[in-house]
Parts: sequence; C-alpha cells; structure tokens
Amino acid sequence: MKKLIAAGAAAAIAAGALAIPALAATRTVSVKDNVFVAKSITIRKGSTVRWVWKGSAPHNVTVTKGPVKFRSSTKVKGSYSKKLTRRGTYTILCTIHAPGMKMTIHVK
Ligand SMILES: [Cu+2]
Repeated sequence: MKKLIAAGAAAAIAAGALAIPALAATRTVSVKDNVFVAKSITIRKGSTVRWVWKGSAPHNVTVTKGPVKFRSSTKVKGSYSKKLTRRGTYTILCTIHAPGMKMTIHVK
C-alpha cells in the first residue's frame, strides 16, 4: 500500500510539472551554454519568470515576438526576473546565439 501511494505521488508530481499551475508563481529557467532549460514553459498570467545564468559564455534574454517586449543585459552570471501580466506567446532569444538559443513562454 505504501508503495502504491508513493508511486501515485510521483505520478502527480510528474503531471504537475507539465500542467499549468493553478496560481501565479515563479518559474525558473536556466541559461546555459547555449540553451535555455526549459525550451518551452506554460505559466499563469501574473507569474514571474526568473532566468538564472549557469554557463560560462555571455547570454541575454530578449523577447523578439510577443505581447510585451523586454530584454535583459548580456551577462555571464546572476539572474533576471520578469513578471508577465499579458497573455500570449513570447518568443525569446539570446541574441548572441540566435537563432539556436531560443525558448517559448505561453502565458495563459
Ligand atoms: Cu547566448
């Protein structure tokens, strides 16, 4: 029985990672060499996305398409946070490593 409960909890956690959270929250994205992890996230309107630099090369976060345009400075460490209050799809590039270093945010 304990084993079944543990398996159920693990499945719920796995499903939760893919689903849209019920409430606005903060989602963290890793900025690596040369990829955003995750490449695609879906968040609730009013949520904050926090990019954390983890590579050794310089990168930036630049919205090239979306309801609101914003960009971080180019840097090698630290973080950049943005609260997204407009629904829609945001295409984000690191302009140094475009077009390969790209991610998408869906704000529902
Ligand atoms: Cu880059």
